[in-house]
Amino acid sequence: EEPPAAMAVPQVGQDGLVLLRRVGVVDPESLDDYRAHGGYTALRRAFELGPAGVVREVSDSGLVGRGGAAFPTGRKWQATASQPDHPHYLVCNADESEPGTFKDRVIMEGDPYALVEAMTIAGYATGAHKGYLYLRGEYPRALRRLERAIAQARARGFLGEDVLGQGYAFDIEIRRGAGAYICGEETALFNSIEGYRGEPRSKPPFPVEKGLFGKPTVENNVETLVNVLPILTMGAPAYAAIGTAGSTGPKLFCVSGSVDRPGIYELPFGATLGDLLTRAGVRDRLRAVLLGGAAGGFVRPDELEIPLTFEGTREAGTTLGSGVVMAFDDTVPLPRLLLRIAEFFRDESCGQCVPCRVGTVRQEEALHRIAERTGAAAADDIALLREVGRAMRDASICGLGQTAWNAVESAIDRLGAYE
Ligand code: L3W
Ligand code: SF4
Repeated sequence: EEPPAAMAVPQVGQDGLVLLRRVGVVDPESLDDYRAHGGYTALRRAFELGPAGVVREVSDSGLVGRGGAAFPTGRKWQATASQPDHPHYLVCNADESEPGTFKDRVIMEGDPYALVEAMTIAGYATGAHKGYLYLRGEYPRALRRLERAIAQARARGFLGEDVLGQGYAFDIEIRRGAGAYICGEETALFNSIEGYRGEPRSKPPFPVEKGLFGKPTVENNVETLVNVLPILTMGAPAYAAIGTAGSTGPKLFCVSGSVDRPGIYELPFGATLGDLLTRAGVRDRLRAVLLGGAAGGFVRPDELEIPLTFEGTREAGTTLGSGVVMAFDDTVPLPRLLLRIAEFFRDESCGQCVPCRVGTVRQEEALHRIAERTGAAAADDIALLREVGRAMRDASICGLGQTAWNAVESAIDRLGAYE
């Protein structure tokens, strides 16, 4: 059975919206309607600028990746474009699986042509003629709409052998995930596309040099890619003027939990956590806020002044991640919540490396013991959690193991979860 459509809650007034401006307005199944709402002006601009010009605009915009790691997009595109080895590939990471994250779904369901156009621009800029769109398997509505958008774009010359008569060939193939969180890690995702087990590869070499099928690959999150449209239509300086100096542009935040109006909020970087939670109708008796999802960290209700920027959250000793904001009031039992997070990582660990395969099990066991003592922790279990957490962070191959202890650590140190 298909789940209900994800909610977008535009908050800066329809006119001020950049990323969500067409969501809920445009007919997501009509290429003509997309064009009537400004669609494909960015691709035309890209052809005027040429590939190097597009990379320059993206670099000048200050855009960084929206999947959680905030790596400069222009640098990634430049590195791929300059590789002598061919072919180059583009991969869109639409395997949106971080608990509490549903922003990419809103874009893909509500404005699918935007992603098709943005992928075409990214392919053009980085010298790729084939783009893979790796879609979370549990997003059937997004799949239907993207399939339709790709077919229509192909039939009308917006994809194919000669895009818009500009002599550039580009096409997109959708691959569906099968429910594994780890396949959102970029190199596990490549393995999955190639038909192997979804296990991360060691980096370096980075995908810009050796990615999909061992070839230079640019891999970007859905939200990262759709930011390229306003960068080209408004120009890099105007785009860079949105947000803060360290975090430019608009950002989608996924708000859920103990709030009256959960959903996706688009705000320029720089609003505070408190601003966002007030808009979402935060309930009384707030106990904790989880930033960045299961891989992120908890903050206290007296820390709502934290600016929602990459630099602001870093300075505050936490993370913005992919934009997850989960609020918990004091009716939510923290030991149970932490146990749920630990179960998630134990379940989703691919098992390839010892620190994560064993560490996620040991972490869950210790949290079980603590929960059974109705939340009171023995000092030796806390010491064990710290030791295991450090080993996972320092010695795991990929981000899953490296971040599997973040939430538990922040609950102990910031929230005093077991005191
Ligand atoms: C070229 C270099 N490229 C790094 C590239 C690298 C990758 C990107 C970031 O994600 C985050 C974590 C959580 N030359 C490069 C280079 N790159 N150095 O930059 O790389 P990295 O390794 O910092 O991070 P990552 O492994 O890609 C880790 C978040 O992901 N996370 C979950 C996210 C979930 C979603 C979702 O469901 N939508 O986003 C879990 O850990 O926040 O910060 O492309 O190749 N020298
Ligand atoms: Fe697999 Fe975990 Fe190792 Fe990543 S850290 S490669 S998920 S076992």
